[in-house]
Amino acid sequence: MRKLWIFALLVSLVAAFAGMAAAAEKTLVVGFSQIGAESGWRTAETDSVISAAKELGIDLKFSDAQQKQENQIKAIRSFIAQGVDGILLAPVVETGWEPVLTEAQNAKIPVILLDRGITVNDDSLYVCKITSDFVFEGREAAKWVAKELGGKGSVVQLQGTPGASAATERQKGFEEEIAKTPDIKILESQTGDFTMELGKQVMEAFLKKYGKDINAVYAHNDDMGLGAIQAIKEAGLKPGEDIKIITVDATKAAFEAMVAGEMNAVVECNPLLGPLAYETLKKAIAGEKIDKWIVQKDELFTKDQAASVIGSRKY
Ligand code: GYE
Repeated sequence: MRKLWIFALLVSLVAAFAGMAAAAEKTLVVGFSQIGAESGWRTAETDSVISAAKELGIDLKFSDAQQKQENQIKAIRSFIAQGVDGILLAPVVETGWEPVLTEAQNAKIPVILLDRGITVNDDSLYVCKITSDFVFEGREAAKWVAKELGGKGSVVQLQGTPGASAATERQKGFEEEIAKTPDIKILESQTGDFTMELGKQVMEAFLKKYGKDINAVYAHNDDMGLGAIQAIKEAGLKPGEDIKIITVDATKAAFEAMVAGEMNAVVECNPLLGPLAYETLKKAIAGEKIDKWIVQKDELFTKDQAASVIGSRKY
């Protein structure tokens, strides 16, 4: 009788420990609603989020929205239905998120915004945003343009996706700062949707309209700047010399263009957000207090620095 009792106790102890260990190691299930694959930057971000999940043993449900907010909303609803532990959302545009984020909140699933911000009437609908300071990036670009053109000249602006915080704020920072140099004029601004193809097309149209009157191009991302380089070459002009080019992101491709002398400067924007995203999500799940905005620090690089810096770039 006594032996049986001891045996039962041992069995229940073993079961309890096993249960505790399983709970401690419970695989975190995370849904990531990604915007698409429009730029080199975004591919680097996707790689970072996927590879960090692998390293940390996280079960990642990945969904590519192909630039459509409605696809992101569908993906979030499906993550909620699957009962994920947390959601990472790279929001394509700033507005229209209240209904779906309320659903996530009601399901007690924390949502972290990655790389772009949103505007909602209730900030408690998301834990925090992990992004760069896009207004700062725009200001840095404007300061560089003003200096490079010696305080006088004409610029065209290639904007990112309409309604995206990365586009709206990069424009705001740039325009506010460039206004301090009244002899620099923005000839025209148009969206190239953060893609190389559209960046090239828009630049072709600008070149037809303004030709050599364009002294500089400010592109909201590298891909559009790289597209502009092609358009400038095809128009028989020298990118980097006849027309100066500054972009945002600082991917390897932009550094290569700087080394080749075809791009003049880049403002960095860090896409390697995977590890930080999971660390923050784990804290949120544990109920820790988290800053509403976790800002990534960025730097400006010029073409003179490119050759010595390119080897140490991680994306
Ligand atoms: O700069 C651009 C892109 O949201 C910060 O999106 C991101 C931007 C990035 O496609 O290349």
